[in-house]
Amino acid sequence: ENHITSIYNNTLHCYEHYPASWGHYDVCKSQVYAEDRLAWHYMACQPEATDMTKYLTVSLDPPNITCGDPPEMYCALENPYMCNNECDADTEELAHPPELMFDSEGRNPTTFWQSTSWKKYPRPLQVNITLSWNKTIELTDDIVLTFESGRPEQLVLEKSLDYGRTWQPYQFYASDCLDVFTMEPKAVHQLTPSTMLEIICTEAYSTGYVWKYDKTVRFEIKDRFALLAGPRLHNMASLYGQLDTTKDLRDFFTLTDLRIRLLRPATGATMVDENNLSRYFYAISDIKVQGRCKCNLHANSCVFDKGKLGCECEHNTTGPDCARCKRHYQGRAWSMGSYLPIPKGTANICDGAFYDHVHNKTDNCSRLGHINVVFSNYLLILYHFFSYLIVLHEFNLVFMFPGRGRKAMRVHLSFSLLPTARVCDNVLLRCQNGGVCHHHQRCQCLAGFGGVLCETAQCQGDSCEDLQSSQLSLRPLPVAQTLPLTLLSLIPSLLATRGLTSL
Ligand SMILES: [Ca+2]
Repeated sequence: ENHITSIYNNTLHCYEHYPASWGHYDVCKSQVYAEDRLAWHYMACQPEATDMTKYLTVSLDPPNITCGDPPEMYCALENPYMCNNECDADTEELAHPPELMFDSEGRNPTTFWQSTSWKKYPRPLQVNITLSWNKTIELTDDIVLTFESGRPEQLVLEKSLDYGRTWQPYQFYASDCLDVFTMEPKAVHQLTPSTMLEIICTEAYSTGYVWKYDKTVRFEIKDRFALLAGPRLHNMASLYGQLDTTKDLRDFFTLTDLRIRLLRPATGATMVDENNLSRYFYAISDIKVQGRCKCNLHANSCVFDKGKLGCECEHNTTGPDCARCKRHYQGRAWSMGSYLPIPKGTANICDGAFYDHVHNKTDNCSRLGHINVVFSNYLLILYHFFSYLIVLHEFNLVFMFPGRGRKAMRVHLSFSLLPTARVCDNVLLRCQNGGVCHHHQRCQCLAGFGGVLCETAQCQGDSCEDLQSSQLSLRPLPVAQTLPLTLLSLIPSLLATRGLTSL
């Protein structure tokens, strides 16, 4: 009867299909019109879920546990006389290195990692396989291990939240939970919303010869999600609400490392055959880990650069997980974004502090004090007039001198080759930091921002008065012509060069 239940449970996975992408939150900010002006609207955002095995490093303990050094012959578990499986680390076709657990499957025959056999029986044959991301990630789908050999009789899946310093069990797997781990066997579908974070021991993936029909061992993430969001994850609001408010729940699905502790290989539900120990070994053909970088809802992309994952932080946050406010943006305490209200969430951006700093610390302007040379515009116009093509260009140089102590000076040089130039455009959204374009001639900046395109944060307060007074404001230029915008992109580099030479 155990058999039947187990097979039934496993097939159930095939029938329950969840929406492939159950998260929105793919945009961190957008520009909107509010009270007749353009402004940034910020939203909670997170990277898309993806195959995380592309970004991990794998290590084995003991390190020399992979088969093939020296070469070895293996026999089939179900038939001790069928011994045609050879492992030789020096021959590519016969080697089974750990990378073969993460290559793309679907090929025949499968590629797999394989351990040495249980030659030292009765000493246990144990292997730790550690997968490290060197970055906190969040699981979004089941972890699936596919075995090429029989599934192990004893296995523990563990995780670390601190880069491998401490470990906690995720799930225990045994053919006899009570005997091996002194735990009552349990299945995920027996859990309830209030016990959904319970660490269980399951017998569903270890029993005897069942491996012939299913070679996988799962850690059921989506079944746990379903405890809060309903069987087809139709009520994500409920899950998101819980994730927002319950740190334990968030942490449960978060990790930096995974460890698969193989404790006892499949023996085929018989006594161990001491005369033919080459029947007993571990072999894994595939490991699936779906997830996303944890960016605390402050980034919608995560990049893999120089072997390391890092969030591309928005909302004035910084750090690998966007877990702190950027310098000058520490006006209020950092806080993670919120999934609620659905569907856009709340960004909880870091803001404000920069200007307060300037008020409070007189020497803060010197922080701006490196020389900024801003070619703020290579703005052009194409003007059709009796088949003439007239190209205009406006060009600015902004110098900012640190000014020892308190004085800062800023010189704004600007000129245009022809009196009509188009500075900004609401279609191309050239005004930055919430600035609004007026008649294509100037950006009206939000308080605290300056520059032609509102691209620079400005000092305010006593210490900065010099800076502001010495700044020559740009004279509004005559009304520009309406242009075919598509042509705009053709010439900027050319004109930028011209502008420089003219100066
Ligand atoms: Ca493989």
